[in-house]
Amino acid sequence: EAVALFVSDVHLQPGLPKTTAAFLDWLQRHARSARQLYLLGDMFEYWAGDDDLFDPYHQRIIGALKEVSVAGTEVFWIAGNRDFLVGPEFAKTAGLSVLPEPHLLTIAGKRIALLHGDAQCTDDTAYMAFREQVRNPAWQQEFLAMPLQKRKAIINGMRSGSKEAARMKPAQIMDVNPQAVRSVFDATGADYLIHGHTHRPARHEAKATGEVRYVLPDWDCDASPPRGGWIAVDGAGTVSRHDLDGKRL
Ligand code: OKV
Ligand code: MN
Repeated sequence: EAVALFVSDVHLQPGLPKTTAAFLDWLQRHARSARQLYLLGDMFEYWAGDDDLFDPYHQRIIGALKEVSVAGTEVFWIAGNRDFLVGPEFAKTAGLSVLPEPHLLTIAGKRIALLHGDAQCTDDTAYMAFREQVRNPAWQQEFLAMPLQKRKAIINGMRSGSKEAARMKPAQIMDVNPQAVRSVFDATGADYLIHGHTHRPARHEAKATGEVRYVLPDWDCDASPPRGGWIAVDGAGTVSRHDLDGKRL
């Protein structure tokens, strides 16, 4: 059985009912029997602040996460570029711990570095500047001081604006930068790196060093064919990638 499970980029939102159901089902069927669950960012389409905790849709998700931790699975959260405003109220209510990235974890002597992945997309310089701005605590304090409805309107404005911008960007700059990945392996001494964000699920092995980078898929079960999946690490430190049906890739 899995010691640790990893998932990211589910982009939970009321407008994706099949994706929501698939994720809640996955929590019941798989996460509860693992020792640890790592949520590696962009679990929500967006998070506007912890005062949105009481939204009925959010209550459903938070309740399901809480059940996993009550069942005995330790749950950890690394912020993505859409849900970085998750704060201590969310963490407490959902029964999880927020981790800074990169987080280093050791299973059976294998060193595994965890992160969302957006910070390594350094070729997207416009995005990196935006990231620096919105990750600034002073900026966040000012943003969170605005009424919830206004914050949601601002975020929705960014979302409609960025759909245009993304189409103009070459595919290459939307991926991680090789030197940024190199820096993570060097700084952590990790054997494995697990991240999401790029929506390019893969297993990349550096033949020379044996280092392996695993990329999680994004989820969309309202699309056809449905997309999604996760990564598991067993007690021997063996990493496996799984599709939505649980089938090993
Ligand atoms: C998603 C990406 C735009 C890459 C903003 C708080 C803030 C959420 C948000 C706004 C942007 C997601 C939610 C989008 C991905 C981009 C540009 C590049 C590389 C806030 C919470 F800032 F207001 F506090 N966002 N959107 N990009 O338009 O869907 O992934 S998005
Ligand atoms: Mn992301």
